[in-house]
Amino acid sequence: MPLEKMKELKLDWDVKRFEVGEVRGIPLTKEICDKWHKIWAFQAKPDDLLIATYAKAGTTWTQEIVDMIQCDGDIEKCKRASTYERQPFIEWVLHKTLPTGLDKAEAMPSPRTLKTHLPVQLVPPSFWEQNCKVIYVARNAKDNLVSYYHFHRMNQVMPEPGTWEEFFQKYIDGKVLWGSWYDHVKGWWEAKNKYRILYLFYEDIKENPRCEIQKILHFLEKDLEKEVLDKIIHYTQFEVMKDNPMANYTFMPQEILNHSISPFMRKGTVGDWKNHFTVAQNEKFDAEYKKNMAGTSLTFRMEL
Ligand code: PPS
Repeated sequence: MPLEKMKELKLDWDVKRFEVGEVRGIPLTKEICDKWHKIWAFQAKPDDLLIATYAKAGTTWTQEIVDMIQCDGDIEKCKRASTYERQPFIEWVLHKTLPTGLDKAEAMPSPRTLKTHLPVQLVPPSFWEQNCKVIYVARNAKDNLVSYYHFHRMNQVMPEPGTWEEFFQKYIDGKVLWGSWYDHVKGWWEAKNKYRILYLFYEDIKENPRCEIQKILHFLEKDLEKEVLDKIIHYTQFEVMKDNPMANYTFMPQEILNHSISPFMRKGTVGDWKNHFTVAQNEKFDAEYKKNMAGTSLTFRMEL
């Protein structure tokens, strides 16, 4: 049963914050760790498209853009189900009463579009064996941190974030779910030299959605009329997606996502970190950043 229907049933959700385990040194929920052998053995198909991101880097936004492209801009078709149902989140195990991401992916007819937050070394090897296309989206570390902090506050199954100061340190140390932001973005950056990966940046999509959506079109070998592209740009902008009940995560039970603490579609901007970082935190972050990003050609914009 789709999640949006489950919500209507008003079940008595036994909601607890996830405990954290590890797979090859990467913090993941205990539920993911318990199912790891199955996740690793997932059988990708050549026409699968994988949308990969570090959590809070613009996954949902990219999912909506891709679905709109695949539906030739048909907004009603895109509203056939929630983001969560349309593009299974392969490693995710939300609740014992619900099908897992793997269950959903396996039940889905091809061509499938799937979501993951896994660092590149943990992506099931069949994706590479089948030469699948992957769209990776990266967001600057500071805004990504702020978004992740608020998500931990509103998502009642994420590990307890602690105070802003505590979460800030955990993020720098890579002690958050899916591990270090640095290793994630750098790992995928390297991998793009080897596999069919389109590497995009949140900041670029924000600044020039037309140009970035055209890159996706090209990557997917699709061609759309200008009017259709205009429509996609319109429907995937933050203000419109925020009010789309099939994309704004209000389809989840509020025992899990409590939008009154902080909405899932929170701000959708570049540079909000300036409203959160103290001067001392910024200095500390910059020093860590310099150390961790030394030797990579990968660069980010922290403001537009
Ligand atoms: S998740 O839970 O990891 O899948 O979250 P994810 O979708 O990656 O990230 C959520 C952040 O993306 C913002 N968002 C958008 N920004 C700009 N435009 C659009 N259309 C859009 N849709 C979602 C969302 O608001 C979260 O960022 P913050 O900074 O918290 O607002």
